[in-house]
Amino acid sequence: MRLRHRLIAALDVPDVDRAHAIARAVRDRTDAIKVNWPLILPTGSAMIRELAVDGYVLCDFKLADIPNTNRLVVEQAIRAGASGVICHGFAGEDSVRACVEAAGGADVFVVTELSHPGGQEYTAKFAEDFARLAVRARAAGIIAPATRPERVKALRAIVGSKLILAPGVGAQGGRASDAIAAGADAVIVGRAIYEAKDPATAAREIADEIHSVRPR
Ligand code: OMP
Repeated sequence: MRLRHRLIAALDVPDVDRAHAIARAVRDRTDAIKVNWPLILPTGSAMIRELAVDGYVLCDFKLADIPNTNRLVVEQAIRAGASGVICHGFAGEDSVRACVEAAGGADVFVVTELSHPGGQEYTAKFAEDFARLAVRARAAGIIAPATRPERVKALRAIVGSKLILAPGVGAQGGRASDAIAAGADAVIVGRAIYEAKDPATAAREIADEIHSVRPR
């Protein structure tokens, strides 16, 4: 993943036309478009294929299955045009390794500690283990909570130069500049962009905020 803006748009928009319009509007302010079930269930893998024409598509399927099933899903995502996938660490090292192998040269990101309050109930207790697992399995990086920048900082100490993508900015209360200052390489932003009256302006403002703490 090439990071110029340090911003990834989460396109959790179930309407195909609106999703395309927002993707077009924010493409030149973002490094990737992240897709998840709200968009892929109604549109299918065709949506991945269409979005991939214009750049990096990150498939956030939060894979947490046995290795064989993870492998089969990652193969389909990559075949459709994804450049990266997100998996969970809690399914175990063999399941994460299956994702990395099936991805070939594409990126795999491992969720460490989920950004919402419930993420502290269980995932936080094992976040450091998941980060170490990501390093061992040669994942491209991890997902860490922008809502808790101090956790981003702690996880950075474990993953070294691996990428850290941080969701939880805006609607969940995190600030992009705080996450980047704590050591995230990029933030993932959904509602603060796609629910904005003008998504392009919203994306530009977040990118500007990021560059105020980490110039290009
Ligand atoms: P907003 O809260 O609307 O900005 O969306 C955040 C996006 O990041 C959604 O697509 C979530 O599924 C995703 N996400 C989190 O919010 N928290 C996490 O801990 C992990 C993810 C993720 O893996 O992308």
